[in-house]
Amino acid sequence: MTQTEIYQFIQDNTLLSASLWVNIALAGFSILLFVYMGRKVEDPRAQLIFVAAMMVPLVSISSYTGLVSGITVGFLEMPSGHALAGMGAGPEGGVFTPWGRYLTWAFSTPMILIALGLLAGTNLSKLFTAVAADVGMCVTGLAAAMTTSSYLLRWVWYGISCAFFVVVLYILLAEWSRDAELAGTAEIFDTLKILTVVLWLGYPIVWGLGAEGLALIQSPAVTSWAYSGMDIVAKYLFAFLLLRWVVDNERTVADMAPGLGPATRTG
Ligand code: RET
Repeated sequence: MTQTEIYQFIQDNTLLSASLWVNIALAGFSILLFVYMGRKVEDPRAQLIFVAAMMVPLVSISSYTGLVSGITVGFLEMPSGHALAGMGAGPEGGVFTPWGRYLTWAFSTPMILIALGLLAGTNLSKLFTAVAADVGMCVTGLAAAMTTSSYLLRWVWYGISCAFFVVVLYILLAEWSRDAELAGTAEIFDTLKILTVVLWLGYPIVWGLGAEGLALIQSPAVTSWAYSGMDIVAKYLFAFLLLRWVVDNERTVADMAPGLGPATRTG
């Protein structure tokens, strides 16, 4: 299929294209709002949290523009064993694969983790581990979506991606929760941690149930709305809550230990 045909397919499916345009609009609005909210922030750590959080809608607007343009979407023929196997590689039978989503998660989700880690008062070792595992999760998730040679290997990639995800969850739930208590940011960190963990768990579930996985949900529009809906909360609402707190509590952030601290035990 040509890019124009894919673009046309998305345009003709109002529900599908709305799921993408809504995010372009909200990301644009968030960028303007966050720039305005951060105009008086002076503490370097608070500024860094702002930059990281602001990158989230910036990556998102680029990601969604790629999807509506049809440049980061394909219709892939599934390997035998898959519920939709052997039905061709176009919209008549191939599986709608918005691979640009998975690719751009590798840029947006590390920003979320950097902002969260800085808020928790992480050291460099933990931040590096969380970001590296997160990028691993996204790239192997992309591999799962792109594998057309073997059904088994799609799920092997999925399993590898989940293993990386467990590392991210461990750092969020165990390490940074403890760090945030010591840093005096536990209250806001816990709210954002729960929001993040609950929503992030939704992504592998949607992937597993959607057309690319078990194909229990086959509509591209429904799957796309599921991701788009989670994105709205996990990205824009998340960043808004975080940045509003940082503006109101700049002193607390400024009083945290400088830098990323030595990579030593903290308790
Ligand atoms: C995949 C499939 C393979 C297994 C796992 C996944 C996890 C994805 C996650 C994505 C989070 C995305 C966010 C985007 C906002 O910008 C790749 C779906 C574990 C957790 C928060």
